Amino acid sequence: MNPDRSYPRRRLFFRALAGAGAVLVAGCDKLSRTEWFPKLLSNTEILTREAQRAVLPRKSMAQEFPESERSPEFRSNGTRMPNSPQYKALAASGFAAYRLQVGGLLEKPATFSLDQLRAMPSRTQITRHDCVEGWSAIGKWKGVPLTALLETVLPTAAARYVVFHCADPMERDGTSPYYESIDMDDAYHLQTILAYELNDKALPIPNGAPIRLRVERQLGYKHAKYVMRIELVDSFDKIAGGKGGYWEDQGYEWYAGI
Ligand SMILES: Nc1nc2c(c(=O)[nH]1)N[C@H]1C(S)=C(S)[C@@H](COP(=O)(O)O)O[C@H]1N2
Ligand SMILES: [Mo]
Repeated sequence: MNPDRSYPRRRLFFRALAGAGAVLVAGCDKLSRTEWFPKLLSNTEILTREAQRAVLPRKSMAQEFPESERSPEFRSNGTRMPNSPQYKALAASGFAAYRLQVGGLLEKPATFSLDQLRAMPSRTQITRHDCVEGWSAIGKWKGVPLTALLETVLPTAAARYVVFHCADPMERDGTSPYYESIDMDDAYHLQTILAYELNDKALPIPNGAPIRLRVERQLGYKHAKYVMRIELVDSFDKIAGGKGGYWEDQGYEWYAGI
């Protein structure tokens, strides 16, 4: 399947569904008092996953801001330079040899160079990043919508989560890398992008070069930096500590909604 051809058509389809969903949601209060509302809900269960998502509140968008509200500087947090020979070699060559690997429960495993990612559809968004440590910053991000990438690799029906494996070995034991995961609702959300630019410049190393996740309705630690490999899974039980993320393995919430 040629992604360039299928992408706009499916996007229109999603948009039509989202419109129908908005009407349903707007009518919820009234509908829930009628007898046929439960029947309506069970009918939606036989529709596609996309249609279900459209009627759920999690379809909502995170706030976007005008240029004038951008923070003068976007600070970095956590790892600022991954301490691995492989990453250092990649960085030294300006990430020319970088290949994003995408595998797991999908029909067409693939790798993508930075040029290939930049040639795909893009989205730019100015959003606020909130870290649990008590700071926020507004930045402008440009990247590939995760939807566009997934439409070229074709997740199977069994895929329930997208796992992001990062380049930085963490202090805990010096070997286990940072990782994160999101569900398919967030994976197909319009504002979920693999960002390669921050504030109109190539993504700086402290902020996750060459690629970092933006998943705008969740807290900062979900936004995996230094993404090397993406894996579609039906469970994260067997990955690292089994809780779906580096901080989750240490007790943080998996769904960190803002
Ligand atoms: N690979 C990786 N991703 C990461 C982290 C990290 O240490 N390593 N820190 C997380 C946390 S807690 C925050 S707040 C953001 C910080 O992003 P920034 O450095 O661009 O501000 O990245 C998140 N993603
Ligand atoms: Mo954070």
